[in-house]
Amino acid sequence: MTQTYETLLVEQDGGVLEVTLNRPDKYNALTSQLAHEMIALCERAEKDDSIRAILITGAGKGFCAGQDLDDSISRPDGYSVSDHLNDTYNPMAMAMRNLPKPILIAVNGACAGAGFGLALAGDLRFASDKALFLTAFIGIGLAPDTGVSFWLPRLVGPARAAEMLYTNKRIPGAEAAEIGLVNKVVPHDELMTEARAMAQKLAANPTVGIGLTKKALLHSTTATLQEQLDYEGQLQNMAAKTADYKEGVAAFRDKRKPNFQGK
Ligand code: LHQ
Repeated sequence: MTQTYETLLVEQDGGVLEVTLNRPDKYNALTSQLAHEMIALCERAEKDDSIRAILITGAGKGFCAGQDLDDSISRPDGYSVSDHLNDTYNPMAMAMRNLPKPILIAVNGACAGAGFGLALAGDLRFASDKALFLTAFIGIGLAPDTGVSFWLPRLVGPARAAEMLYTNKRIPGAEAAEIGLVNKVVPHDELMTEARAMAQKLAANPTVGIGLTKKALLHSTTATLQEQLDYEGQLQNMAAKTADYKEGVAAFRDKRKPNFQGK
């Protein structure tokens, strides 16, 4: 399926769809158009069986500086900031979290505001040693959005999250790895090599099983233990019906490497 994008560069390599946020002059700051293109990309990735993992990075020096502050969202008809969020970054963050395929974020530079929310909407994060994380909202007098107040305390704990949100503390890549904000920090020039290798590894794993795991992790954020146990059972029924489950068990018995097809 061919789709054209104006704010994203998109290339497929085997099972990996590599997506580059492409507004480098503005550190890839977000616009409504970029959010809608990301939503369309997630819809495409969900339907296309050949796509088994997504890798997202930023063009140029920045990863994503959040809302494009030159792009006015005010309109004469009373359109509010929450209307803007409900039309753009909220469905983008939900589309990424609900996509039943793994999303790896490769943070190459500054990652701020709603762009931080975009990074947190991914499943795994690698950071370059030149990456810089800042919530940015309080820097311009705003409260958090795009899911940052949901994911940040869960990743780094409530005290660190409060400090980052109240003071706009800047967290470099190495510290981001220490506090659990990212999975790994790598030298800047090696970021994409490492991220591509990880994305290919994810793409070679049982895609349906990963999608079900992603659902389980999201469900666990609001469930009781009993609810989670019940939900795990439902998901396991689905996982146990996949060809990749059969292949995984057969490969174990044959003492060989499994060849998962993502089905
Ligand atoms: C930018 C931006 C940017 C435009 C850098 N926009 N051009 C939701 C709903 C409604 C309203 C508002 O917000 C939201 C959610 C949010 O996302 S709020 C948070 C918005 N983002 C920010 O406040 C971050 C603003 N940017 C920064 O603090 C810095 O640029 C960072 C720390 C990201 C990077 O600093 P530096 O490495 O020193 O780079 P720089 O400041 O020189 O920026 C490079 C260029 O990118 C520069 O353009 P220029 O033409 O002067 O070279 C900036 O103007 C442009 N840029 N962020 N958000």
